[in-house]
Amino acid sequence: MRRGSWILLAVMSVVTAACYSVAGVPEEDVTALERDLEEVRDELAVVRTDLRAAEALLEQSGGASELHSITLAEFSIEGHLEAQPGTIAFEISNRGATVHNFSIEGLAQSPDVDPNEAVLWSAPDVAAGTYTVFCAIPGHREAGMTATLVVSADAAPPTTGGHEEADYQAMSDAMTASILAFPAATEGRGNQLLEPRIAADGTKEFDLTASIIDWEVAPGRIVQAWAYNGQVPGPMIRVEVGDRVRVTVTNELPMGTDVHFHGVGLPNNMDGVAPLTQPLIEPGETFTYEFVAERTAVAMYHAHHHAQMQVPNGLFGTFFIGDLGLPLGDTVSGMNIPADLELAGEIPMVLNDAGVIGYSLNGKSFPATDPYVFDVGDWYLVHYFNEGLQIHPMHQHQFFGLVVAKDGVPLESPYWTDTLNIAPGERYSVLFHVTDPGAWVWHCHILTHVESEQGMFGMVTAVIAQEG
Ligand SMILES: [Cu+2]
Repeated sequence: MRRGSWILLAVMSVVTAACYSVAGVPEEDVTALERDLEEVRDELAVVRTDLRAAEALLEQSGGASELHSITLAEFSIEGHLEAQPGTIAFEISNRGATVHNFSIEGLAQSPDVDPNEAVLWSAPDVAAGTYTVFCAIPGHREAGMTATLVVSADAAPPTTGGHEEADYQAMSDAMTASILAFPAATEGRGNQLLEPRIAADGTKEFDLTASIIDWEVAPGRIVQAWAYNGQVPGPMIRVEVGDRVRVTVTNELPMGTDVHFHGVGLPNNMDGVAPLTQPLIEPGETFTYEFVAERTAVAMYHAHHHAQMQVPNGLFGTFFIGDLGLPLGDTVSGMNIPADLELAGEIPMVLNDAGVIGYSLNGKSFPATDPYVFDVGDWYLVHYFNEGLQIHPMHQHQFFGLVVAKDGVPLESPYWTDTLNIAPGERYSVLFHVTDPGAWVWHCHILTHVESEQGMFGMVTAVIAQEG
């Protein structure tokens, strides 16, 4: 006997026992028993439904060859997306880093699938037709997790074992095409310097407005980003040590927000943590942050209220106080840093990996990331800011980088590295020397953050080094 039938038998005997015990007891007890009985009947109905679904799935997957393999990841749905009409059995694997699910529009939705997990799920009685399938986790459909399921009597069955034959040639072609698309133009650019208004007393005043905007993360991939002043990352703010700073935040979002200046020394009532240090800035309201910039900082500002959603969706920006001291004239591990070094570029690089923006550098996903063009012999300084939810080991090909500061504090002992792990909330400042000509890629070394079966994407850019 099947396990399901044993469960059914067990439930039946509970129901039978409940019926017998009614005879010869007071009326209120009978009422209570009737209520219990009703609950048991409801549970029984659920068990029967589950059993029917399980039996349908068993019938469908009796030959494993009829399981339709679906692979979910950030942000794609791939797999055998044609099926015969009727009950369709799916094996849904999540190869991404966050929870996903598989919905057939207007029909049915699978349970949520955790990263690196797989579930068996069936959609009953699917008629012939063309269906949109998508991930129903908020923001994921808009980020690209959508595909088309074709149900027809002519559909080819899935291949043996439920796994698609990999089309290696198509994978190679997709990778080549995606790399050759770099650099790709997109609408919108983040990190634009915000010039202050200077008040009569010398205070540097900045206005930030938070709202939801259309943001082109990659060519044609437009998401509903949560942004300051219509850009992701928000505008870059630079002040000097000793400056009095006033930042007026207007909330045009559909929910409350606040702003925390992460890495800046602040009075407690300016720390931006509603409701502890200030009231929440409700939609339509304004709040003014005011403080004196007391020490140099390589900092960032971001929402603190529902940061798990507001920040990855785009509410972050960079905030600099003063200039970072560099170890000019020093020799580190036998390599000399010229005393007269002049920076050919200073690059803020904000890392993100979640929300509607997803894997990105400065709000853009490869091939829409900015390339950086230098001459051989140049030095450039990058400030990494991790505003995402995961660690990212950033790797610059060919050039060693001298880590000169951690979280804006200059290191007593700078060190050379070609791969640097950056955890959420951390900032690292790294000085690079352009030693050789060519196009040198620069990327996160968690390989699924930069490549998928569709090619290169996400946290990749390049330094283009020209002969000086
Ligand atoms: Cu990464």
